[in-house]
Amino acid sequence: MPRQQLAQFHVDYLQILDENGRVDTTLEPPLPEATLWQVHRCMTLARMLDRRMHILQQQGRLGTFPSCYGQEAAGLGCVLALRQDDWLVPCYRENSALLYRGLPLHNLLLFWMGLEEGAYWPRELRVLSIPILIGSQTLHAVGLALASQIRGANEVTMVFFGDGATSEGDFHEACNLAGVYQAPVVFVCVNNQYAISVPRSQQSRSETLAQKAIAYGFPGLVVDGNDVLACYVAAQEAVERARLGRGPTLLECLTYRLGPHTTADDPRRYRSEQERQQWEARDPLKRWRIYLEQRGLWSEQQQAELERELQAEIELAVHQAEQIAAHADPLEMFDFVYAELSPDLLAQRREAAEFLAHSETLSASSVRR
Ligand SMILES: Cc1ncc(C[n+]2csc(CCOP(=O)(O)OP(=O)(O)O)c2C)c(N)n1
Repeated sequence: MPRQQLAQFHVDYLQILDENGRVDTTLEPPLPEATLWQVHRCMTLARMLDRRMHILQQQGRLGTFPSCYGQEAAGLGCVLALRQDDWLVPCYRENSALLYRGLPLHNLLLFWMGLEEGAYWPRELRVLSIPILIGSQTLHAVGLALASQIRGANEVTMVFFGDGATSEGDFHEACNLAGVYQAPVVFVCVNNQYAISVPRSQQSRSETLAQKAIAYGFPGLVVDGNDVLACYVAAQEAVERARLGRGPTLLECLTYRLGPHTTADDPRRYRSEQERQQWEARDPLKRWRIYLEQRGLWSEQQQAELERELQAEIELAVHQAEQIAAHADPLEMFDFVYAELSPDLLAQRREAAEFLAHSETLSASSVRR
């Protein structure tokens, strides 16, 4: 018997706005001008916030945090396709998307200050808190999507994770479950080319990460993750599929982390400056600015006004967060996960209490001096 081909697959790539700001007008979505400006505002805010957070971290006023620099388009472009009653499950580099969704800036700051207060975000936003365990949120997202399906609610869940997360068992279990039950979920892999120091080439032998979806019985698409328009169009298709009961989609958004993994990382130790510069030329903010300018929606003066306004917004949020932090008890981080703490967590709580008491004594004596 000759062998027969049982299945054949393909993976598409989508780009609409290229790195020089040229648009494929046959694919350009009809977004209202107010939305185009709002996208610009949120991406600019996310970038300015990154710089401010870096300074706060260096001054000891914020904990270690991951930079979003260079990745501002992917999350925001995809989230544009959601309705307010849909669910958003972010990873830790989706600041632009969270701000677009309406998350107050000081909530984000409180999270990275490591305070319990930072874990409570306005419920009506339908945004889950930031996960630190790589890939774990994909399972929560499928759970949310299945709950919507069971309740007969016409909601979609969108979940974000990195290229490194696709090597985690959680991701594969989530995809399998979502595929079997046709869960109304959109998986968005933000492929920024590195998982800390591990390059994409060592993460998986697969030609694309999007094609992993095919094994679980749903489509995967590669998108230019620095192109807001392409991310939006791809996400809109995926959200519609999910809403119509046709199941999940996996989007792989190709982008690059222009900054370090976190404030505790030095990327010069594992990647070349030349590579970074190549990606800097594809900066999502630069091309969005050119796009707006071509449409008569951007000028130097408007930009200067916007940056002044955003700077004031950031300073106010820093002030609000620090006021809340002044009355917060960092030990509360131990108090609301389990009814009774396990012996190892009890020991950690004691150690943290001693550390805090010690640092308070130190700062009191330095004030006296
Ligand atoms: C389960 C788990 N294993 C390891 C880590 C340590 N860790 C933190 S970030 C990271 C890399 C994640 O890479 P990727 O998923 O590509 O996301 P990126 O940070 O590049 O956005 C790792 C391994 C973790 N947080 N959780």
